[in-house]
Amino acid sequence: MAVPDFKDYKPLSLDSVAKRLATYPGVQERLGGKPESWTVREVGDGNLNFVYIVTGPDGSLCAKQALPYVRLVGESWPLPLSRSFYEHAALVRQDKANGSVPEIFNYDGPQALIVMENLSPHVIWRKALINREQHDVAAKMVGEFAAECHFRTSDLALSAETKKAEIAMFAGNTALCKITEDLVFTDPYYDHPMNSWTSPELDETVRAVQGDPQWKAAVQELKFIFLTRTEAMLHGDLHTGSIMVHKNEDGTEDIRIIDPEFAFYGPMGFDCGALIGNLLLNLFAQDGYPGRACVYQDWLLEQIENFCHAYASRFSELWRTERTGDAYARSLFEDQNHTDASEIALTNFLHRVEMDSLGFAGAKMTRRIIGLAGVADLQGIADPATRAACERRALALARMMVVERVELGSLGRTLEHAERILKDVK
Ligand code: SR1
Ligand code: MG
Repeated sequence: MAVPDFKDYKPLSLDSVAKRLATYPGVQERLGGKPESWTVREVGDGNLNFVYIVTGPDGSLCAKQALPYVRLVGESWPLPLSRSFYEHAALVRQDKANGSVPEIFNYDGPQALIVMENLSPHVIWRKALINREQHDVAAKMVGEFAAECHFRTSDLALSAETKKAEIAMFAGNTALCKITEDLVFTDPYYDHPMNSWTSPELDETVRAVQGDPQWKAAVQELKFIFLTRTEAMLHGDLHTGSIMVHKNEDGTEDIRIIDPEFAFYGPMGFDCGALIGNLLLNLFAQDGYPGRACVYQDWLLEQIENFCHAYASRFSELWRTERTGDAYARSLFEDQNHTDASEIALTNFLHRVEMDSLGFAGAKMTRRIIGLAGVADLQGIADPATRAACERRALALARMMVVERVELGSLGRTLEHAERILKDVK
């Protein structure tokens, strides 16, 4: 598969969506009625694209089209349409590796358009977390999703030849990687014009972050890992806004992972860190909202543990049962009756992913407080002084996670510090 030619690309509008979609196989049958009778809503609340929900008498679907620029900023920030190609390629691989992604109905490469299942009545997990709703299996499901996608696209499962071809396939998603390289690892650490924070309340803290030599050095170490370690195909933007949740009437939950346009080959800990960091941001933001936060905060701490536990245990199962790749070959371990050595290697492997995850989580938290594109969890706190207080606490933990991650040594110890920071202010 190669990146399509976009010479005939036409951005959709509310008026043109139905007519265009009607030309794709299966769409008319799925929605029923005539295209003129379909309703079309634009629902995209992400930073990059337009997303339409199209509803007919018999059903609905979701159409996501990339724009040649960043939606959040406008036409002054061009962004290649090829991100839709990488998103589709990632969705196909994630579906094969795990399955908890929306079903794809049509992919129109030259129009940078993916027509997929409308996840309804699902909500974005970030919104549910802000509203203190509990979806008890989401963290576990996302942990398993990440473990399965990482393991099955890595050298642990693939031959070196196939894995190198996969790296080559995603290597062109450079513009999206560059967004992360700049917005996560670079811009927040100096006076960049696109930075944005709660000012003036947080000004002094931001000056302290930007003037902290250890913080700067440690973040560049993480950036180097991000740039160079092609361990597995990552989702690339696995925050709580990329997860949709729904609780059925019988209490079971349907959890789906969406929006992998930032997919590339990178370090496994980057995805894990994205989720941990965003759950921690929600944890610290909770004190900014009315009502007692502590019961929900306890639940959130449990979810972070659940995510990491699910990741490690699913990864371990796959290590023991699906290790067919060229790395840590069974021929050298189990086939030599060296299962003990295989278990040591697994423990070391997971420990390194855990340490990377802590660092990346801290970097992700910092960028959402100081850089472009903040999160609704914190931005929804109306009083700037209260918001800044929550942000200061989040940054205190973020610094530990970035600078002292090896000394911290585990997620458990990190969460103890999070609890201490929360208690110090109560
Ligand atoms: C300009 S894009 C800003 C952010 O939105 C996405 O969700 C990514 O996290 C990106 O860094
Ligand atoms: Mg997104």
